[in-house]
Amino acid sequence: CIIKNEPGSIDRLLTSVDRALTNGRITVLLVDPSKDSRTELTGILRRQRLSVIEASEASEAMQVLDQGEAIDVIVIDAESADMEPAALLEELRRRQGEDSVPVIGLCEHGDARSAARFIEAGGADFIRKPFLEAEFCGRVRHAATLQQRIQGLRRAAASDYLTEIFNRRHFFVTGPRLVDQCLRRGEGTSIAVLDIDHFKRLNDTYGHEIGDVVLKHVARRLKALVGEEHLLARLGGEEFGILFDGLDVHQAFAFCERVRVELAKSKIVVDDDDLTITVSIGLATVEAPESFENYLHAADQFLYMAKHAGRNRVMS
Ligand code: GH3
Ligand code: MG
Ligand code: MG
Ligand code: MG
Repeated sequence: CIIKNEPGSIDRLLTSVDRALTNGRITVLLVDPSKDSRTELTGILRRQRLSVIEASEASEAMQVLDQGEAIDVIVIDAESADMEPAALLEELRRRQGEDSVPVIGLCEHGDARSAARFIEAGGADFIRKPFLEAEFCGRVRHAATLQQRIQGLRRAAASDYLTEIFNRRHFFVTGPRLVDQCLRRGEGTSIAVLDIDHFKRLNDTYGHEIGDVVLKHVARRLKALVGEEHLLARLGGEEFGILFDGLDVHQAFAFCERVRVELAKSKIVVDDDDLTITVSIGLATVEAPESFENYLHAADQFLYMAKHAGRNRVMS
């Protein structure tokens, strides 16, 4: 491949190579009020192919996190930062809960006690200057890698292996919180349980593998229709749950109706065949605090009614 010598083309090539090397790698959020110190630390980290985002104040760091930047580890100057390290750690836990990004403290003058205090407050690691670059980067990389692995396990624990949407466990962990939030805002919410009609027949006719293809297709379509706003999960077998956030009864019903029609219209290409399926949906409204299981049970009963009324319909 020949690269034309356009002005700036080599630069562009280098930055894209650089990006490819750091992408999917480690991103460090560096919090330090001193510009000189930031420049020095950033240089060290970048030489080790770590991406760095700089912040001069804790509030700026919080903004970076709020913007949804994927940060794997925070490195903070524990002596000169504008926020007490313990307070920062506390604030992080308050905002991010179990998902808190690990924080590594740095100091120049502190004694062993400042390290102990930092670790006790929930810090991941503490490094005193002067340090060897290799040790510093090694510790940063170690904390970041551990965090990435934990996040990977979290994702795996929340997702359904076949369809790659959320699983039942995630639905039952997150669902009650979402319902609480809706009720506290003075809004009701609703839960839909969707079940593919005569799925056993489809399995028996085409085989289990084609059945799996259909499940993946339905999950993909559902995800596209439901989006990120509401909570969607595979509850088990050929059954899916949707928890609606911020829709009233009529809106939720209309939404389910649209989902039903879209799924019935959608063709599933299998070998030379175009398969179609229909679904039945039970929709229950939540107006007063009750157990999450009860909401689901109510939706299940409506689903049962939809099946008995002839399938391919929404009942609420
Ligand atoms: P209904 O319209 O009343 O819902 O009938 P149905 O046949 O869809 O319901 P039934 O509960 O009798 O059968 C569900 C079938 O779903 C039985 C089971 O073999 C199949 N199934 C459950 N999990 C999976 C899976 O992961 N893959 C495949 N291919 N089939 C599955
Ligand atoms: Mg079924
Ligand atoms: Mg059934
Ligand atoms: Mg079923």
